[in-house]
Amino acid sequence: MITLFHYPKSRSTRFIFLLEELEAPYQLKLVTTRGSDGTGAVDATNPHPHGKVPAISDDGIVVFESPAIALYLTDRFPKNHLGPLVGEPERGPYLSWLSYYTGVLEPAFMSKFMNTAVPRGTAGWVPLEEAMTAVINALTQGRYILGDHFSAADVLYGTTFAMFSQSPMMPKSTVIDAYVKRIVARAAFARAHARDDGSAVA
Ligand SMILES: N[C@@H](CCC(=O)N[C@@H](CS)C(=O)NCC(=O)O)C(=O)O
Repeated sequence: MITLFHYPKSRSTRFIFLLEELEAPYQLKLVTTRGSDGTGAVDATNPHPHGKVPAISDDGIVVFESPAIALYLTDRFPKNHLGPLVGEPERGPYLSWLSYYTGVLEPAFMSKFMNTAVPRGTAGWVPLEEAMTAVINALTQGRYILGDHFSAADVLYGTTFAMFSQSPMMPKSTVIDAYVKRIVARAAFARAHARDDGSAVA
C-alpha cells in the first residue's frame, strides 16, 4: 500500500491524480508543512528530508522528489502504462522530460518569479521563454509530452501549466492552452481534486 504524505493544494495534489490514473491502492497522510509566510511547521511523521510534500512510502520504502515519485509509481504500477518501461523506446524521452521538469522547468519558473537573470553557461537551466519553447516543440509532435500517449510526465507538466495558466509569467501559447484543457478534462484529475482535502480516502 502506498502512503502519500500530502498537504492540500500543493505539489502533492498531482500525485493523487497520478495514483488515481494508475488505479493504485493508496492512502493519504495529511501533514503540516512550512508556509512561505512563516506559518506552519514540519510534521515529524513526514519522511521527506526537508519536511516537504510530496513524499511516499511503499510499505516503508520512502521516495521523495516529484520526478522520482512519478518514475517509481509508474514502474511499480505498470497496468495502465503511464510510464514507458526499461527497454521500451520511449523510456529515454520519459526519463529526460521527468528530469527536465525538476532540473530546468521549475528553476526557470522560479527565476522568472524572482525576476532574476539566468546566467548563460553557468546555470543548469535556461530562461522560462526558452524552456517553454522546448516544451511547446515537444507538444507540437503529439498531444502529450511523449507523443500521443498520456504519461506521468503530463501529470507534472500539465498540472504546472494549469496552475500558471492565468499568470502573466506564462508565455501565451494556444498549444499549451489546448494541452491544459486535455489534462484537466481527465476523470482522474477531477477525482484527485475531490479528494484533495484528505476526507474521501481511508
Ligand atoms: N522539489 C520538490 C519540491 C517540493 C516542495 O517544495 N513542496 C512544497 C509544497 S508545494 C512544500 O512542501 N513546502 C514546504 C517547505 O518548503 O517546507 C518536489 O518537486 O517534490
